[in-house]
Amino acid sequence: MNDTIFGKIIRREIPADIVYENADVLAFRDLNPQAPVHVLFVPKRPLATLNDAAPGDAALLGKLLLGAAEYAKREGFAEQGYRTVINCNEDGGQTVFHLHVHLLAGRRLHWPPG
Ligand code: D5M
Repeated sequence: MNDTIFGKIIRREIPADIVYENADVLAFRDLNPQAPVHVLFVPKRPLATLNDAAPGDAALLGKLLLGAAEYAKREGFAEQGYRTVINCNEDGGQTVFHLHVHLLAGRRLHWPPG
């Protein structure tokens, strides 16, 4: 896949407000937050979209969600609630083609999303 802005963040070539990291996952605050808490969980090994995930990526996909839940518990908003979202391709609203999970929290979220 082509490199993206998230690849540059992972390699520390450009700054980001990094809030969580483990061996496989990096998380940083979204530049354009849609909620008081808006953090992006990205795999260090890039996949462009969810469509590019293969069965061998199952553990990596799980680690993204587990990272989000661990962060929510650590930061103390897990019980109040939060939302995780993966946008895929044009109609899904994806703009950065390095797979990422949005974590949104800190306000009552509407359903369905727009
Ligand atoms: O989400 C892509 C998200 O990435 C969007 O909410 C803006 C955010 N973004 C773009 N560039 C940056 C940088 N440099 N730091 C932090 N956040 C960024 P999508 O699901 O692809 O629409």
